[in-house]
Amino acid sequence: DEKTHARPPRSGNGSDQENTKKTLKDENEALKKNFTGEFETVQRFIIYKQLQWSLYSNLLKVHTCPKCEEGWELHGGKCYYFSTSKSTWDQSRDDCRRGGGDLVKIDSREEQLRLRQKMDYDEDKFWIGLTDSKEEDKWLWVDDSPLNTSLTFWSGKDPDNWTGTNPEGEDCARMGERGGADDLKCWFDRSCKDPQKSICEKSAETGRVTRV
Ligand SMILES: [Ca+2]
Ligand SMILES: [Ca+2]
Ligand SMILES: [Ca+2]
Repeated sequence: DEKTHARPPRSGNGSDQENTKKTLKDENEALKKNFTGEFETVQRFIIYKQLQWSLYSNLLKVHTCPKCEEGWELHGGKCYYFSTSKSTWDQSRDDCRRGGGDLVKIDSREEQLRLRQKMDYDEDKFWIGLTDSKEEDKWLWVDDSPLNTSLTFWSGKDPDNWTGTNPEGEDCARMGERGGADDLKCWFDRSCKDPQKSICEKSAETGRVTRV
């Protein structure tokens, strides 16, 4: 039966073979071109993804970098506000708290050094968050933690609770007075009623990680 037999391939003449060869060659070229095109597309896609990732990680860095509100200075991951006007210790503390912080607590030698380096003039004297107003000679930070005796920077004979200006003595701590104090030892106890400039401290905002 003719139909059950597959047809043998046509044995074409020479010109047919040439044509087939040419067609195959063309198809091969087309495929090659196509593949190169696709390869370039993939390459471009990878580069695009890489750029997108670096942009994303840079934005992430910006968003997670600690920062401070205007007027506050960033030092060691904390924000500090150096007031320019003078107030009593209590008033200064209220002002700091209204701004979301408190009078500065000096937790390390580095922090003392950083603050000290901000003081260039003799008039750079600031209230810090340290007081013995609850009990004489028992110095407490504003968070009620006792002053660590191995981390104090009293100047000379202070604290002396001097009664010369205020008969109640001196119950608040001020830092500064570069002229009269060597190295880092620049804390003095003063009358809390004295108007002084002050340093507020609060944590830096690290911001939220947002999807780009
Ligand atoms: Ca601190
Ligand atoms: Ca005192
Ligand atoms: Ca004193």
